[in-house]
Amino acid sequence: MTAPMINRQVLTLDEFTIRQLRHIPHATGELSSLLRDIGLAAKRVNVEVNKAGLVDILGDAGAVNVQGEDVKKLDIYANNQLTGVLRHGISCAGIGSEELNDFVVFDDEISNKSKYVVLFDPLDGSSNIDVNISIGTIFSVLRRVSEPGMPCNQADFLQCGTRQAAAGYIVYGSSTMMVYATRRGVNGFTLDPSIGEFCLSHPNIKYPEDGKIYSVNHGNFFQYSEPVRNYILACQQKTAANGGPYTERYIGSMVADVHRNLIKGGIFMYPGTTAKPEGKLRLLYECNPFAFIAEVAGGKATDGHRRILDIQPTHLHQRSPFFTGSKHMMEELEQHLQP
Ligand code: AHM
Repeated sequence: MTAPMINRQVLTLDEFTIRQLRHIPHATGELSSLLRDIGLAAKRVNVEVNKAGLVDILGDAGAVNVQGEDVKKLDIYANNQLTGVLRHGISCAGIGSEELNDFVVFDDEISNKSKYVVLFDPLDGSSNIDVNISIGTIFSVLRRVSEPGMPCNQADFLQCGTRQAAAGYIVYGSSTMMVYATRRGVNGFTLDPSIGEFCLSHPNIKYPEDGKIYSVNHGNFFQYSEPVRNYILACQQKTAANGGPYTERYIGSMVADVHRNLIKGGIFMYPGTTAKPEGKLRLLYECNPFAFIAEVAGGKATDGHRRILDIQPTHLHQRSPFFTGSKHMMEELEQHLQP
């Protein structure tokens, strides 16, 4: 019997991040190490997400988070895993989490020397856990501005998205994937459960310049501004003659919605509504990381008027309207939204 062929072309996340170091003079490996820490937390979260229907980890934890939403037990688990790996790693001086009121300063000898702080939404789309729909983790890595050797502080967290050194997400779907961007590119890794490793499956991801998918919550249609409504109507009126017909796809789980559009081409929108002019999504945990990934991949991201990455945050949990996707679809949207 001949032994099965092993495909040595497939790089694991660890192998890939180490290889990337070779291209960067004077690299310390801190960012690579941080990304591998996040990959480890993701694997632990994945195990629990996969058995959510089986064990008593499913359901409300009986608490309400700082956004006033019910906290699921898995949210807490994911939050603790991410905080734990980053606290014990060598690259992170502190974290901000959608689940926590305030940022956390690690304040120990190694952490104070670290270059980065990390902001994350540990389990986005968690209202979908109960119904077995894809959910995700989103993270943003900022180069700190405070003095090295000292504990990090609020200024490190309240930086524009342009200051991100990396950003990414994990989608717990039909397979589990980690996608992350640095300025060098966007790469996707699929978890091979047989060896417990993220393996490079989607190298150098680029947003298709055109797409046919638009993703928006139609239930809010009459609460959107007139220009946004007009753009949605234009999407519905597309024909083969002008790039259509379009398809509407909205899971209600941002990581899954944006991941699909990144691969297939499309536009994702969470506009402000009359009830919530700033929309629902958080600038630091959701909009900034996806805007960074979009731009590195050749797509765009705005709040309807400004580039997301240029917005100066004023508080940790601030929200923003959010539009992101394929370049040409975003340009058509921008024409509708021009004052
Ligand atoms: P969550 O963190 O409470 O799950 O909320 C975030 C999610 C996003 O993943 C998704 O895009 C959005 O909420 C959907 O909101 P809506 O149901 O209002 O369309």
